[in-house]
Amino acid sequence: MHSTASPTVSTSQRTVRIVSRKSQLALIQTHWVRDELQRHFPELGFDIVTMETQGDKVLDVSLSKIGDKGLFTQELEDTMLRGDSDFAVHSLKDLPTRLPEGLMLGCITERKDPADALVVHAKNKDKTLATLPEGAVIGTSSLRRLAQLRHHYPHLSFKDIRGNLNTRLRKLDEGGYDGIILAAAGLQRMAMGDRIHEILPPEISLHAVGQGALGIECRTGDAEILQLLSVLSHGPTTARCLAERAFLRELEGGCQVPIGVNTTLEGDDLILTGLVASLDGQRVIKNTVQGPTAEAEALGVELAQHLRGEGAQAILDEITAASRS
Ligand code: DPM
Repeated sequence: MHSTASPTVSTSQRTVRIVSRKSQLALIQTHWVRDELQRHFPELGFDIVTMETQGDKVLDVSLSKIGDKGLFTQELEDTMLRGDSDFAVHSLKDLPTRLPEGLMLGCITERKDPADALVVHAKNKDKTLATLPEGAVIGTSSLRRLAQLRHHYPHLSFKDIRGNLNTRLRKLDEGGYDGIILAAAGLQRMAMGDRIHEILPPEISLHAVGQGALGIECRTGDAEILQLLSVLSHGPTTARCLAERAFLRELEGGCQVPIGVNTTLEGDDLILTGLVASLDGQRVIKNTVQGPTAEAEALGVELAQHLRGEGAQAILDEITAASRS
């Protein structure tokens, strides 16, 4: 590890310290960020510091029961706040919508396909979610995926699955599940896009807030780092994700709530669809707002208020109460 540069030293003399989780996907993402920055700033040095987070360690408990406050981010944030690292690379969907005092979302990178995907066991190659037999077992630990798929495919049954992507695929291949649902983007980043059997369209599964994009977190107002990160920022993705995050923040949803979204850009407008569903898939509250992309966050807040008026809050309160009991 290199020593901390004093604030007056220009970036041209320093080594920038990036902090990352250790999982294969996290490292692929962090290496991509490092390589891009190195290409833009050949005079700088970049070190990667890896850490385990609570979310990596606690694998035997359902995600939704652990709570969601910075499960995959807190340990990384602590190093930035101590001054031991300069920025953290996250899957944006794992980054809470409220960040600790002193830290900010410094940049959002270009989004890959944000859709969910079905991966099947070899014996089900000729099946789809619609044609899998009654009682076929689908692995997911996402309440969002669970609620939406129960709604559309009541003939299927669902089983928790944890662990990193490789672990999940192994559990599938060993026969524990007929299929599992994963983010298309994660599979593609790991060069396992060929395992995607079916992409779930937004009519079936609205994706998680921020899915498919990377979020880079840094110290608030760290001008040198923000200037570096600006070369990785993607305007259209940023507008879409800020709308999605404002929607989730307004609903006070964490990372483990049955809340899904979809965004598109049309001319100067942003179109945001959002959904809150009950865990049994019986109640689905869904609506769409459209307005100027420049007011992305206000659109997110507006949509949250619509859904709340239509009964979303009652569903979220039930889930919060159940997870505490
Ligand atoms: C969050 C969820 C999941 C991850 C919940 C959700 C999926 C958990 C599960 C917030 N984080 O999506 O409703 O399926 O049991 C995660 C993945 C990626 C980032 C893996 C995945 C890769 C995709 C990306 C886990 N975090 O969703 O299959 O970078 O957006």
